[in-house]
Amino acid sequence: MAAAAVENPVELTRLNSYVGFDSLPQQIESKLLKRGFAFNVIVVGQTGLGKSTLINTIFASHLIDTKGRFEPDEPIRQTTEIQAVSHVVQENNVRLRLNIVDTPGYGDLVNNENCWDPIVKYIKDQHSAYLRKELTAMRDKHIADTRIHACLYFIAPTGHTLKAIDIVVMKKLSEVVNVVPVIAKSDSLTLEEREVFKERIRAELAHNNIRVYPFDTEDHDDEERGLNSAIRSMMPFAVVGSERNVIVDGKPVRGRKNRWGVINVENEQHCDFNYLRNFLTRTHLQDLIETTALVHYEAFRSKQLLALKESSAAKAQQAHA
Ligand SMILES: Nc1nc2c(ncn2[C@@H]2O[C@H](COP(=O)(O)OP(=O)(O)OP(=O)(O)O)[C@@H](O)[C@H]2O)c(=O)[nH]1
Ligand SMILES: [Mg+2]
Repeated sequence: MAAAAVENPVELTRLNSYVGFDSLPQQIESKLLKRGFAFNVIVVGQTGLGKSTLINTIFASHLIDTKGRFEPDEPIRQTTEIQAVSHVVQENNVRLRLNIVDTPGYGDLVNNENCWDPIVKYIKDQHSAYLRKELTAMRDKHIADTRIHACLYFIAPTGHTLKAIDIVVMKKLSEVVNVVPVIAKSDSLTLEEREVFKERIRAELAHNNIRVYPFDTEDHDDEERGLNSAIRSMMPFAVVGSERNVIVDGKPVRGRKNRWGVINVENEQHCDFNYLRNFLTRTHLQDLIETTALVHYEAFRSKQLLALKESSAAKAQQAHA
């Protein structure tokens, strides 16, 4: 055997020596870190449920600088057009561009038919822009991703059942995006009422066959499935938003102060805001991005390409005739 090795020293070096491809994960990681990540969320729901306020609260909980907490420049007003708010948030050496798309609330018109159309169109437009970039001959090495990774759907804290409009809109949305339902302004419900309401909403979603996020796909392992089912059992997250800081234990936190006390938005005893934030920007960030690409975008892409193929086949047939 030794003789053979001497005869072919090049072969031996290639097999035994240290090549260094075990550093591949670090190389990919450092490349990804340099580029940073983009995470796009949209908020949807009836008017006045606190969508704009919650966006502000999410940013405030991420953007704590030396001067204290991030404060809005202007008070929050009724939203009249679809608009994106964007900030770069950083944790250790990971930079995340968090884009949250605010939408005007609906539900205050007599006829709310098709009120979801502009929102569904906005989501599809992002898919279509991505597809166009992907299909150009000189496509960019890295395509900027504006596809919506999560849709926070705001449910009114009635404590009863979902409204007919919620069922229709969530059904439409769940066909194009990852829908994460939340109970808005949950400070108006007692803890017991929240639990009963949550359970009822889960039953109604199941009854109406609405597939909300997270759902299991064949790519998920047992651990991920376990985590998903734990999340599903506490959904929808009962949230509270606030655009003001209140002082709790000498520190400014986002909260709501009333005559009987203070609700600290980031206290898990008070509401599920922390769970929602961790779910979105920590535990399920990568999966939300992946599911968007592999499930929602893929469905859009194959439908579009199929339509394209059919229309060019029809044109070719016409030319022949
Ligand atoms: N009690 C309570 N009030 C809230 C909460 N979040 C927001 N509000 C208040 O509700 C009102 C409406 O909040 P917005 O954030 O403008 O609601 P919106 O859903 O963006 O409304 P549109 O833009 O019309 O769709 C404001 O007065 C907020 O201070 C909450 O969690 N609890
Ligand atoms: Mg608003």
